[in-house]
Amino acid sequence: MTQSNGNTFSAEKAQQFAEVFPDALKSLKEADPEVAALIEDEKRRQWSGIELIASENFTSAPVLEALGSALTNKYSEGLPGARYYGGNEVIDKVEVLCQQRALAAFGLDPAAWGVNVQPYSGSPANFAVYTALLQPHDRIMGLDLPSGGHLTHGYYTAGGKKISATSIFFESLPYKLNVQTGYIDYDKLEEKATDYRPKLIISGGSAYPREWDYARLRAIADKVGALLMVDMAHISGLVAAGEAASPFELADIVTTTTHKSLRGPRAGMIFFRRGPKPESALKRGEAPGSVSYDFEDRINFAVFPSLQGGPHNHQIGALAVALRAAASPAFKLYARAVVANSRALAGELVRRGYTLATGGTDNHLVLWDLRPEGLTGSKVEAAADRCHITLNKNAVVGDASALAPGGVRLGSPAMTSRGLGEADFRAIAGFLDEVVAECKAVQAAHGKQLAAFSKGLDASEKLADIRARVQAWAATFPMPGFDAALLDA
Ligand code: DSN
Repeated sequence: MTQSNGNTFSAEKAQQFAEVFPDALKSLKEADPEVAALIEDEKRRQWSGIELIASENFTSAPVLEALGSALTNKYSEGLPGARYYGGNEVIDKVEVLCQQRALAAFGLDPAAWGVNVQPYSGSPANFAVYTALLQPHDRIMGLDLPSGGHLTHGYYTAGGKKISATSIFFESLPYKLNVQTGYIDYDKLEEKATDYRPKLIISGGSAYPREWDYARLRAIADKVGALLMVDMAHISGLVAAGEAASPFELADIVTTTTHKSLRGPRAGMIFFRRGPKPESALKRGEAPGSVSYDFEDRINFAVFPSLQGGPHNHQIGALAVALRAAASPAFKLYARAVVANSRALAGELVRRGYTLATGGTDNHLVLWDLRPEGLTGSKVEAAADRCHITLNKNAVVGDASALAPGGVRLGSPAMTSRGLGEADFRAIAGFLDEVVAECKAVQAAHGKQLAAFSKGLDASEKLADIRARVQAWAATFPMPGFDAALLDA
C-alpha cells in the first residue's frame, strides 16, 4: 500500500490497519453517510435562505479547514512553553501565532495588553474573568437580559429565581434601558452603582443596537471602585475594523466570542491589561510606574486549571486564520458594509412604517418592535421560518413578559458575508414586510391562540410563495465556506 506522501507499507501492515481502523482514511460520505447527509442538508439550508440571526456568520473555507484539522488530536493543558504534556512544539507555535494575531487585529501593544485564546466560547470566557478577579458572592452589574444583555452578565427572574450561574455564584444587580428612549439609562446605572458598590461593571449585550458610552461607564466604575469589563462579542468584528468605538481605550478586561461579526470559528478570547498602570488608574498614594496590573496570571489560571481542561487547538488554529483575515483591508470593507447594510435594512423598515427600538441602529443589528402591529416576536419568527428567513424573537423595551417578547432581532453580518449590499438589504425588508402582512392576516383569520395560528401559517399559500421567491433569490448570492454547486442533488 502506498500513501500519497510516498510512504509504502507492507501488505500485512496495510491489512492490519484496515482491520483495526477501517474508517481512518475514508471520506465522511463513505464512512458515515447519515451524518454526511445531514451536513449537506444544513449547508443547503444555510445557502438557500436569508440568514438574519445577529450573532451568526458564515466563516471561510480556510477557517473550516483548520477547524477540521489534526490540531484537534493534541492535548496541551498549560500555556505555550509551559505545558502539562509533551509533544507541543507545534501547538505552541499555533497558540503564540494566534495570540500575536489577536493583539494585532485590535491594534494592541503587547506591552500593555495580553490575551488568552483558550476559552472554548464566550460564556466560559466570561466566567473565567469572574473566577479570576472576584471572590464568590462579590457584586456584579451587567445589562439586564430583557434589556438586551447576556445571561452570563447575571440574570434572575422577577420572582428571584437565579437563572445564570453568574447570579448563583456572585451577586448580580442589573442595569436597564430607559423605557422612553430604548437607550441605556446611564444616570440610573450610576445611581444604582453608587448604592450597590459592585466590584465589576460589565458592558456589552446581545440585542443592543447602539454604541456604548465607554467613557461614562469608566467614570462610573472609577467612582464606585469597580473594574470595567467589556464583552464585545457581538461587535468584535466592527471593533477590529474601526467601525465601532474601541473598548480597549477604557476597559480593564475585554472578552469576546469569535464567530459573530469577527467571522471566525466558534471560540472565545479574553484580553487583559498588563504592565504598569497609567496615572489615571492609580489609587491615592500610588506613585506613577510603581504599580502594575495583576490580571494576567489570575486570568490564565482561571481558564486553566480552574475551569477548563485541554485547549481546543483546532479552534485556536482556525481562530489564528480568522484573525489574519480580520486585519486585512478587505475585512474593513466588510465591516463597513455590515453597518451600512444594517442601516439600510432599518431605514427601509422605518420607511414602510414600522417601529424600531431606538428608531434605528449604529451597528450590525436592528431590534424591531412588533407590538404596534399587534404581533409577538414568536409569531413573526414562526412565519419567517416558514419562508426560510431566519431571525429570532427578542424582548423590546417595555415588554411586560419575557415569555412573549414583543420584537425580533435582525442582523446583517451573515448575509453581508455573502456579498449583499444596501439595495439587497432593502429587498430583505420587502420580504419581511410581506411576512408581517401575512402574519397579521393569518392572525385575523385564525385568532391569536398559538395552535390555531400555527395551522393557519402552515396552510398559507402566501407564505409558501414567499419561501419559493426567497430561496430562488438567496441562491443567486455566493456562499462562503463551501461550493453550493457541489451539494448533492
Ligand atoms: N447566543 C448569542 C446571541 O444570539 O446573541 C449570545 O451568546
